[in-house]
Amino acid sequence: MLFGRKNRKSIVIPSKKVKEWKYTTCNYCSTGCAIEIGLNEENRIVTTRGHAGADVNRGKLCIKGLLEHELFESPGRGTEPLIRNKHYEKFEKTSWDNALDVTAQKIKDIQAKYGKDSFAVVSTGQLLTEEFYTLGKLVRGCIGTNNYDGNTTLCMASAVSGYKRSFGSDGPPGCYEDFEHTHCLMAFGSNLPEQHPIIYWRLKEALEKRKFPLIVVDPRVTMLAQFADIHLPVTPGTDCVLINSMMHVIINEGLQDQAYIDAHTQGFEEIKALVQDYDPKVAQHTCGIDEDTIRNVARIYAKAPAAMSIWTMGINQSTHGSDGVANINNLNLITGNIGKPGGTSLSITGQCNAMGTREWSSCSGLPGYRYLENDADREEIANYWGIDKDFFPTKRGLSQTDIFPAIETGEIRGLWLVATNPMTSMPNTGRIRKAMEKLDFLVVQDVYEDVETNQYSHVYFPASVWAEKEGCHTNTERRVNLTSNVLPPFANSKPDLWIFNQMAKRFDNGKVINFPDKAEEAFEEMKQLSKGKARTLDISGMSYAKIIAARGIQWPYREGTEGLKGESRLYTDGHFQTKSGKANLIPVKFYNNNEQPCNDYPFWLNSGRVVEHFHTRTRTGKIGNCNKFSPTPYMEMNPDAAIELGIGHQTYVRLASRRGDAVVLVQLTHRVPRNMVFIPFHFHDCVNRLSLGLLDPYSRQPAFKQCSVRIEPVDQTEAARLNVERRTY
Ligand SMILES: Nc1nc2c(c(=O)[nH]1)N[C@H]1C(S)=C(S)[C@@H](COP(=O)(O)OP(=O)(O)OC[C@H]3O[C@@H](n4cnc5c(=O)[nH]c(N)nc54)[C@H](O)[C@@H]3O)O[C@H]1N2
Ligand SMILES: Nc1nc2c(c(=O)[nH]1)N[C@H]1C(S)=C(S)[C@@H](COP(=O)(O)OP(=O)(O)OC[C@H]3O[C@@H](n4cnc5c(=O)[nH]c(N)nc54)[C@H](O)[C@@H]3O)O[C@H]1N2
Ligand code: SF4
Ligand SMILES: [Mo]
Repeated sequence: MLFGRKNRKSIVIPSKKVKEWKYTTCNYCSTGCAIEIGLNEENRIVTTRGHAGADVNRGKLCIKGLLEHELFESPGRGTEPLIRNKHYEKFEKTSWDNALDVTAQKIKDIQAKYGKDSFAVVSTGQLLTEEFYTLGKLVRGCIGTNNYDGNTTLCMASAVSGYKRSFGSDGPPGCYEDFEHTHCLMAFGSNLPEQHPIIYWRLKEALEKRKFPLIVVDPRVTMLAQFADIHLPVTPGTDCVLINSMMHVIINEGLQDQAYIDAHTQGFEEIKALVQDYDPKVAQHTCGIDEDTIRNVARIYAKAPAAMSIWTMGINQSTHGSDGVANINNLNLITGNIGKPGGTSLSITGQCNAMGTREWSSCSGLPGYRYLENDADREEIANYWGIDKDFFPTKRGLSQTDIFPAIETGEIRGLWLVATNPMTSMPNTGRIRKAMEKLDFLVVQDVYEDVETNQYSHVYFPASVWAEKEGCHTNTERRVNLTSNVLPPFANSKPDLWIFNQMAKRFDNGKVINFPDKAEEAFEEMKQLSKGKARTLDISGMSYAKIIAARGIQWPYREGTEGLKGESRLYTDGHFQTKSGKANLIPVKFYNNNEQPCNDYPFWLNSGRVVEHFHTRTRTGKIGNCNKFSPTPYMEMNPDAAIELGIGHQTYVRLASRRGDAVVLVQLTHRVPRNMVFIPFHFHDCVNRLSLGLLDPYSRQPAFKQCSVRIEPVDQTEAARLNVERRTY
C-alpha cells in the first residue's frame, strides 16, 4: 500500500537555461577545486557548479566557490586607472598610458636618486602563474630592484623555509590521495572544515571508507578538533616542544625506522641527543599536554604502518614557524613517513596560487625554484631572457615584513602593491599606516578601488579578476589547473598580465626580453625552464589542453609522459635535493620569546579565519550570502572568563594590546580556553591593530597568533554605531 498524497509532483528546480559551461579553477583557497561557470543564451553568467570529473573536488564546492561568480559585478570594482598628486587629494580618472607613464617615470626617478633597491614591489599568492612569471621578468629583469616579495611571507614562508632546510627544496611531497592510505593523521594548527572544506571532505570520505586515528593539535576546539579522536590543546607557540617530546618517546622506546634513517637522512645523532631534554615529564609543563597523552600519541604515530602530518597557519605563523615545519619533517623522517602512500609531511597551502608564486614569481630567487645565490642559475635565466647576468643581485633582498620597516627608515621610498592589502593583513597596522604615509610614491594594483590600501596610493591600476583572465594555479598537492577566460574584463580594468607587459615596454630591458601577450605563450616559456630530470618542478609535459582534459595535472609531469597523470608524491626513492641526497634531520631547540599573557594583558590573542570569509573581505564582504553570516567584527570568548569580567554574550567590548585597540562583538563559546580570545582577521581596523607579529628568524613570517590583550567595557550604543558605520555592504 502506498502512503502519502497521490499523484505527488516531484520538486522542480527552475532551469537556469545554461547554454554553455566554461572550465575554471577556484580563485580563493589552495584546495584547487575545478569549477564550471554556466552561461545563458545572452552569454550572461547564471550559475556555477563543481566539476564532477575533477579528482580534487568531484563535483563539490564550498560556499565561497558556489557564489564566486557573483564577484564579477560586485560593488567597488575599479573601472578606470586613477591618479593623484598628493596624499588625500581627490583621485582623478586617467588613461592607462598616462598611469603607466607616470608610474614608470616615478620608479626611474626614485631609483636614480636613492638607488635601485629603493623602490619595492610586494605581490601576492592570488595571481595566475603566468602573471607571476611575467611579474618576475619585469621586476628582476627590467626594474632591477632586489626588494621584491609577496604576501606569502605572511602565509607560506615558514613552510618553504622548513622544506628547504629539511629536503633541500621547496614543494609539498604528498597529496590528498594519501588520506586513502594513511593509518594515522596528525593535523597541526589547521582547521580544514572551515579553511579547506573540500580537502576536509576528501579526508572525511577516506575516514568513512576506513577508520584511522585523527589527532588535532590546536589551542582552540576547532571544527576539525570536534571531529578528532584526540584533541591536543597545545599551549600557543609550543608545538616544537610537543614534537620533540614525541620524538623522545619514539627514540627511547626504539620505535623509529632505523633503516630509513640510516639510508636516507643525516643528523640523527644530534636529534637523538637534543630530544633527551624533552622527557614528557618535563615537556608537559611547557606544551600543556600531559605526559601520558604525549606518550600515547607518539606510540600511535610511530607504530602506524603509514602516518602523515598536515599543518597550516598554527605552525607557519609562529616565531618557531620554520623550526616547526622542520620538526614535523623530523618526526616523519625518523618514522620513515616521507614519499610513501599515506606517509608524508603535507603543508596545506593557503591562497589559490600560493604555490604558483613560490614556483615562478622570482620573489625569493629566480623562476623554477632557482636561486639568486647560484651563479649557474643566474646565468641560465639571464641567457634565456637575453640579458646580462650581472643585472641580477647575487642574494635575495628584503622580505615583505622587512620592507615596511625599511620604508620607516627611508631606505625604501616607493612601493608597488599587487593584489595584497597590508593595511588590514599586516600585524600592527598602526605602524603600517605610518609607513604608507611616508612613501614618496605608492601604486596599488587591485581588483577593487575601495581596498583600504588605496587610500594611500598615488596611482591605482584597476585589475581584472579570476575568469576575466586566463592562466594556471598550482594547488596544495602540486596540481596545476587552468582558469579559462570566461568573460571580458570589467569596465576598463585590465588583466595583470597586460599591465606587467605594458610596464615592461617602458624599461630598457623590456625591449630585449620577450613579453608575450598570451598567457599560454608565457606558460610555454615556463615549460622550457622547468625541463630536466633533476628538477622536481618539471611541467614540460603539460599543455592547456592536457590540463583541461585531466582536470589538473600534478608536477613533476615530464615531457614524453604517457597518459594524463603527473607524479602524486615526491621523494618516493628516498633521494632528496640536498648535496648528499640525504634529508637533513634538524635539531630544534625551543626558546620562549612570545609576548605572554600577564597582569596587564591577561589573555592570549589568537586569530584566524571563518569559512564564509576570505582574508580582508574585499571579495566575500560584498557577496551577500557570504557576508550575512558575519558582517560584524567579533571575537570568541570563553563563558567562564566572561562571567568573571561581567561580560555578556553579544555585547561589545574594547580590546587593548601594547600596540593599539579594537572594538568587537563578544561571542561566548567553549571553543577557546579561559585565557584566550580568538578573532577572525577578516575585518579592517580590528585584530591587526592589536597584533605584535614577532618574526621567525628563518622565514621572516610574523607570529600572528601569539600576543596578549586585555578586555575593557565600552559604551554599547557608541560601539554599535561604529560597527554599523563600518558595515558598508
Ligand atoms: N574560509 C577561508 N578559507 C581560507 C582562507 C580564508 O581567508 N577564508 N585563507 C586561505 C589561506 S591564505 C590560508 S593561509 C589558510 C589558513 O588555514 P588555517 O591555518 O587552517 O586557518 P587559521 O584559522 O588561520 O589557523 C588555524 C588554526 O591555528 C590555530 N593555532 C593558533 N596558535 C596555534 C599554535 O600555537 N599551535 C597550533 N598547533 N595551532 C595554533 C588557531 O587556533 C586556528 O584554529 O586558509 C585558506 N583558506
Ligand atoms: N591577524 C592575522 N593576520 C593575518 C593572518 C592571520 O591568520 N591572522 N593571515 C595572513 C595570511 S596567511 C595571509 S595569506 C594574508 C592575506 O593578506 P592579503 O593578501 O593582504 O589579503 P587579501 O584580502 O587576500 O588581499 C588580496 C587583494 O588582492 C585583490 N585581488 C584579488 N584577485 C586579484 C587579481 O587577480 N589581481 C589583482 N591585481 N588583485 C586581485 C583583492 O581584491 C584583495 O584586495 O593575511 C595575513 N594576515
Ligand atoms: S574549498 Fe577552496 S578551492 Fe574549493 S570551492 Fe571552497 S574556496 Fe574554492
Ligand atoms: Mo595565507
